Amino acid sequence: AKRLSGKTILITGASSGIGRATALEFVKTAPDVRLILTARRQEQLEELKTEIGSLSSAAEVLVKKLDVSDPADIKRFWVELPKEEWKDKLDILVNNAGLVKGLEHVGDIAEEDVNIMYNTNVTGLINMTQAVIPLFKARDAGTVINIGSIAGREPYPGGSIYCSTKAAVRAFTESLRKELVNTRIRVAVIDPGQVETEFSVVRFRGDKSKADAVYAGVEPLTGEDIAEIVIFVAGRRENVVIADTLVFPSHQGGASSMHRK
Ligand code: NDP
Ligand code: 8X3
Repeated sequence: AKRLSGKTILITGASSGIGRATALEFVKTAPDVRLILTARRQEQLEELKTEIGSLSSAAEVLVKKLDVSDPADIKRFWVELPKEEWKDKLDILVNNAGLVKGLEHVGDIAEEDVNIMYNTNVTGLINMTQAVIPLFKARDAGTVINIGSIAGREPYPGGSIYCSTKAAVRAFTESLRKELVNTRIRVAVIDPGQVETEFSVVRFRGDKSKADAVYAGVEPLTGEDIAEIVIFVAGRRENVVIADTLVFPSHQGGASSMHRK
C-alpha cells in the first residue's frame, strides 16, 4: 500500500469488468491514489467516480471519455490531459480496454468485427503505450501493465481474430520490456483465463442468455481477482518486474479445457 500511495494511474476500459475492478482495488489498497479513468461510456465512469468518492475522500479521480480504437481520439486525449497535474505525474498505465466480437470462422467474419478488435486490442494498446513511454523515459520510471489473455497463447476455433490480437499484445509487450532493460521502466502482461464480466455479452452482441451459457456450470474468475493481481504487480519494489502472469479459475486447464459440473 505504501508503494502505491499517491501514485497516478491511467486505466483504459475502466467502465466495466476488470478495468472497473482495478480502479476500485487501487483505491482500497492506497486511498490517496490519483486515477485517470477512461472508456467510451462516460456515464459509467462518472458512477465509478462517485463510488470511489464514497470509499475514499483522499483519492483524486479524473474521468475522460476515450475511444482507444480511434487514433485521433487518443491524440485529442493527450492534448487535453492537464500537463503538470496529470501527464507529467503519470506512474502507471493499465492497458485493459479490449473486446471480442462473435465466434465466426475465417471466411465469414465481418470486416467491421476484424477492424474493431484489431483497432481496439492492438492498435489502441500500442498507441497508448507509444504516448506514455517518452514520459516514462524522461523520468526513468513508470509501469506498463497490459491485459492479454490465455487466448493469445492458445488459439481456438472461432477465435482467430481475438486470439491473434492477444498474441500481438504478448509479442508487443515482450519486445517493449526488452527494449527497456536499460531503464527503470517496468513492463508486464497479465493473461487471464475465464473472467465473468461484460466480455461475453459483448461477444454475443448483447445476447445475455448466450453470455450466461458460457459461465453455466463453472465458477469463473471475477474482475476483482484480476484486479488484485494488477495491484500486486504494480505494488512490487521498483526493481521487481513480474513480466508474465497466467491466471485461471480452478476448473480451467486452458482456453478450451474446461471442467463443467
Ligand atoms: P468488459 O466488456 O467488462 O470490459 C471491457 C472494457 O473495455 C470496458 O470498460 C469497455 O468500455 C472498454 N472498451 C472496449 N472498447 C473500447 C474502446 N474502443 N475504447 C476504450 N475502451 C474500450 O470485459 P473485461 O473486463 O473482461 O475485459 C477487459 C480486458 O480483459 C480485455 O482486454 C479483454 O480482452 C481481457 N480479458 C478478458 C477475459 C474474460 O474472460 N473476461 C479473459 C482474458 C482477457 P466502453 O465500452 O465504455 O468503451
Ligand atoms: C478471454 C478468454 O478464452 O474466452 O480472453 O477467449 S477466452
